[in-house]
Amino acid sequence: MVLEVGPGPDGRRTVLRADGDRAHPANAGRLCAKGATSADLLAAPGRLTTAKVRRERDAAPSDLDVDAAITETARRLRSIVDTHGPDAVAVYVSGQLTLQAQYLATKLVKGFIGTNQIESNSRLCMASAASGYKLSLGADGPPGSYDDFDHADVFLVIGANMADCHPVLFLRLRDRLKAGAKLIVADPRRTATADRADLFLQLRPGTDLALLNGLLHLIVAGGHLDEEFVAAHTEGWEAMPAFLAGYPPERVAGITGIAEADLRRAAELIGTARTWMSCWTMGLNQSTHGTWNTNALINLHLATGAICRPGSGPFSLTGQPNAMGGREMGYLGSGLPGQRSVLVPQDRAFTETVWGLPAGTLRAEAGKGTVEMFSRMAQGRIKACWIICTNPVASVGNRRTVIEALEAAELVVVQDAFAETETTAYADIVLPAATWPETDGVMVSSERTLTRLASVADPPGQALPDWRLIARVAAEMGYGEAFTYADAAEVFAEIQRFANPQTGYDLRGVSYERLQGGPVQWPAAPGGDRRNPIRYLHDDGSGPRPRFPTAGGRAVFFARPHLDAAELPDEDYPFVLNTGRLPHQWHTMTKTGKVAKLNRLNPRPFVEINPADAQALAIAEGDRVEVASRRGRAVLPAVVTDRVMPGACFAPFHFNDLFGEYLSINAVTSDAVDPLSFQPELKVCAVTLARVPTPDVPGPRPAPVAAAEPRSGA
Ligand SMILES: Nc1nc2c(c(=O)[nH]1)N[C@H]1C(S)=C(S)[C@@H](COP(=O)(O)OP(=O)(O)OC[C@H]3O[C@@H](n4cnc5c(=O)[nH]c(N)nc54)[C@H](O)[C@@H]3O)O[C@H]1N2
Ligand SMILES: Nc1nc2c(c(=O)[nH]1)N[C@H]1C(S)=C(S)[C@@H](COP(=O)(O)OP(=O)(O)OC[C@H]3O[C@@H](n4cnc5c(=O)[nH]c(N)nc54)[C@H](O)[C@@H]3O)O[C@H]1N2
Ligand SMILES: [Mo]
Repeated sequence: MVLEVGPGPDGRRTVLRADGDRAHPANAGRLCAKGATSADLLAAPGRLTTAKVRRERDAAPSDLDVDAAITETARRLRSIVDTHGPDAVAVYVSGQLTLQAQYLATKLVKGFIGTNQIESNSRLCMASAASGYKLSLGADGPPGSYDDFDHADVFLVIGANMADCHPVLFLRLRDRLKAGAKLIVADPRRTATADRADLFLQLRPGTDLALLNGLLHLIVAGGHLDEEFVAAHTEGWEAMPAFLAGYPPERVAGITGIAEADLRRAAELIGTARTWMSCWTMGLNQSTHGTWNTNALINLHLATGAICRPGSGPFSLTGQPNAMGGREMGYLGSGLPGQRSVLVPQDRAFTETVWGLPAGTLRAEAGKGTVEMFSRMAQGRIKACWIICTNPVASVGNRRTVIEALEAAELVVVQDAFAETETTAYADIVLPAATWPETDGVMVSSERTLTRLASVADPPGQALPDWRLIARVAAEMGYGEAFTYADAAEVFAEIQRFANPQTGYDLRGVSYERLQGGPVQWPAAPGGDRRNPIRYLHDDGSGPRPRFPTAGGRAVFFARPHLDAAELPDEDYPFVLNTGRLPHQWHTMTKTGKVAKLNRLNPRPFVEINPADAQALAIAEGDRVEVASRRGRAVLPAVVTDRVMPGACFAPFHFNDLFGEYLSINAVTSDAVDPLSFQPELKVCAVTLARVPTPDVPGPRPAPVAAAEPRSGA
């Protein structure tokens, strides 16, 4: 973005206007409505200008000087570690932090406190894509880049609503459709993305493995297997023919609900395409078999040789601005900085050397996910929690566990930019953070491109950049030698040392100075190009050929059988609830909920119900409907629409406690997790639907509540 900066009403440098940056390779100057209203957001009230402290759990919080709050946070964390050991502390971070902040949080928790209990909202987001990539290709991150959108002849968009959630990239995709490319969309809900599809596969929720295996069955039967590529660059194919025999189109149509003719057409489009790419997001990841979904999708690319060449490849779209950065900085699961792992002895040794730690310091076991972390806290095994740049009381599935955990913890520190969130309501100490235009730092996009944010605006009051708050708490905990940095550039220089030849994570050509002149995409060799769109290509003299960072240098086929979702509808809970996003709101609305222009576009919560079900349940448009699962309930106004199939319903997850009672859909959703990625299921949950009579006595009507006027805390 290009930001116009000037003095604001209170005299500090503030953002007056935000425009797209025509020179940036990610968007070529295009912005969505949320980006275009950045200045409105930054001028909105509700920012934290001091720290806050709550001396008793029932008391109202009072202001505290930020220096005193840092000291108190460090002292109390130190004392809990000294009394109960390192595993009594957990840190919960975010894909919306800069690389510097993600890196320092990982360094503090895994390196210095000495526990692997760091979790992040990425666990709710792309943990499955990361673990799927690692298994199939040997390392995380996409093999291709956004440039592929300009060269693909066929797109398979599966479990992603790009029109609403990646609107700028979707415009680029649509430019390619205008040039003749074809779009296949697989989604149980007829989304705005599906409206643009040449072929829409409206599958039953959670049946993607059957669909993907069925497509591969037909591609092979149609003679479109790229035998040369399979022989030269992959392993594991020998098990596939017998496995795929179990997925004939009749059976796949029965499981997925997709017509056989449509399955055949999709397989023909993919099988005969010169180039094709797939885009996926939460519809595949937020599943108890999310990792398998990624593997089955990559199988299609390997079988057709559609990978590591322009216009082709499996492309996991990341959600948050720096979600990819978190994966690279090692906060996820077994990670260590630079796509390393605590499970690999050489990686631990390398990291110990850079961090100046005695050999054998780093723990060799990995965290088991957000849900497990909050469960352990609710049981009293974790005593302190430091939450940075995420709002788990609103965003974690079956959130009751989170609330119980924060109530049980001895110390809850929340570091946020805004004073009132569903989670700050549970904090003992609140630390005030600067937002991205007020921070110097680096972020990495879905396609491995690093962009530097220069701090152009002044943070309000005493707010400080997240990396600075983390470094200062770490220093006061007694780790000053390892956490004293003059500036963000110095932290980045340390990150650069984590370049990793094993995975191609090459940052050697990405200095801070170079980033000042514009973005750089890794793998970036010293002195090389700024754009490096295709990864995994090696030239041994006979031209570039793919070599994957697996043990044998080959990508791996995995036979992943169809599995039912964790919770299917039954007599007691007969409907499937799907949750997701609206185009003009951002997650838990601490930002977009303050922008009038955006609230006019997506003003209120709702639940979509198919007309046939609405009729059977005597529900009319606008009626208040109770959505209830085995775990909890929400009450939302009905939208009657055939965008959802009979037996299914959809609710956005944006609206939470600050906007009214019984609005949180995560009071209802599941917390079952994928056993490989520990990512929770947020798309398939069994519920009942029932009309709630509107009380005729005037009273606190929970919905609809105008989004622009948040009510006070939870
Ligand atoms: N406007 C807006 N944009 C955003 C965000 C935001 O909050 N608001 N958040 C960002 C973030 S962090 C993320 S992770 C991305 C998420 O981007 P998306 O993943 O595109 O968004 P969602 O709405 O969560 O869900 C995607 C789709 O999955 C479908 N789905 C549900 N169940 C299934 C299934 O079983 N199979 C298949 N194939 N599909 C299924 C849903 O119907 C939905 O259309 O968006 C990013 N962009
Ligand atoms: N039911 C359901 N639940 C979901 C999902 C779903 O599809 N369905 N999607 C999941 C996914 S993919 C995601 S990514 C999560 C997102 O869930 P969250 O991460 O909880 O959502 P946000 O609202 O983005 O929370 C960011 C928090 O950071 C604060 N903040 C903003 N900028 C800064 C900053 O610079 N520094 C600091 N310290 N704080 C800042 C904001 O005020 C806000 O409180 O939700 C997940 N939950
Ligand atoms: Mo996300």
